[in-house]
Amino acid sequence: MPKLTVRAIRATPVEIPLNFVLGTSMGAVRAAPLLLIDLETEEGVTGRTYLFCYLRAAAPAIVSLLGEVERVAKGERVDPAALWAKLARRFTLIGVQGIVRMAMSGFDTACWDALAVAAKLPLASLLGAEPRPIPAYNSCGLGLMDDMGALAAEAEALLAGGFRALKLRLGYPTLRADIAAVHAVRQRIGDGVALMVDYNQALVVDEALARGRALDAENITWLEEPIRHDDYAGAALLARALKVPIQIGENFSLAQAMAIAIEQKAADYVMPDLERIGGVTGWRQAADLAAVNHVKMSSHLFPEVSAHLLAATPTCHFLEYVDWANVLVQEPLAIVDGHAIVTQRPGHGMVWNSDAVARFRFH
Ligand code: SMN
Ligand code: MG
Repeated sequence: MPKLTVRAIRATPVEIPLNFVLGTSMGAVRAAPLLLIDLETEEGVTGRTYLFCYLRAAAPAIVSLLGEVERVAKGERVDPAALWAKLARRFTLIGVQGIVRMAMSGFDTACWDALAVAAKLPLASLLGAEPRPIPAYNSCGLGLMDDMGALAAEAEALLAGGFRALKLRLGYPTLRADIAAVHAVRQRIGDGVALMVDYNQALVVDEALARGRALDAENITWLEEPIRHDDYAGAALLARALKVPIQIGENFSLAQAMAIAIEQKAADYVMPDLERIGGVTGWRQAADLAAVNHVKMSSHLFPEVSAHLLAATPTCHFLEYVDWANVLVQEPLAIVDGHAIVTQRPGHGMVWNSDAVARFRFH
């Protein structure tokens, strides 16, 4: 590993209006508040990443926590595992959870990017893999909508770029309405396109059983977060009873949560989220767990970094593609024939477009 020394962390909040409104069962996402992180090293190499803050109000709080991360890490060698351990000790009393964990994950990811940039290697290669095309599904849009014609039209628009897989949000007031949305989309995209569905935790177990049984007949690739994310017993019951594979993972808190979920057979597939699983360091632990347990692993958001991580994940399944960061970077993640292209550029490949950052910045 190259020798680098932590000098400073810069954090810049930006808000990106979404090209496709994401209507989830838990509210509509119209804009993505992102926090751009630049890790400066004494050696002049910069490591980057971004966090998704969910709420604008979370951004200044995470900036403040990154200030604490900087105080702890300043002057230290960029050694992600050692820094994670040091920060985890520092934050034990408040808890490595919520926005503390997000700040640590963002810092960890920026550290890994800096190491790959210094080594002049793509992040995938630094992790021992070869850059390769990763199967992706288009997860922009297909939120809950009143007009099934508009939903079908959006599904068709999202196939541009050669996507062969899409994700539809469900959790309409009734089972009938859920199935009507599935039919509207399926009719328009045809049988050759994979369709995932995501409830964002909307249902109780009995209702999830009823809707899952109806979805069993609909050629669905996976049924995501039908119930409370942390009800592993309920999820295990659904995974046993239903044919459609159960997918969870965007809410796993560090790899420890994923280990418990797998142990309890709470999911057929897993999809950790970079900022909740513990950055690249946490992702690698999760990928090892998925591999020894033969569980297919996908990513949640952060497609630019996740593409590299999935290239190094033995049970790589699908990349979740969103276009949120495209306007912010000099070279957006390319999609060819429905696959994310992991390039040979050093690091994960994101470099900020300073005009765009100035335009979308808040605070
Ligand atoms: C999702 C929900 C909220 C914000 C972004 C993404 C969703 C997903 O659960 O899996 O894409
Ligand atoms: Mg989801």
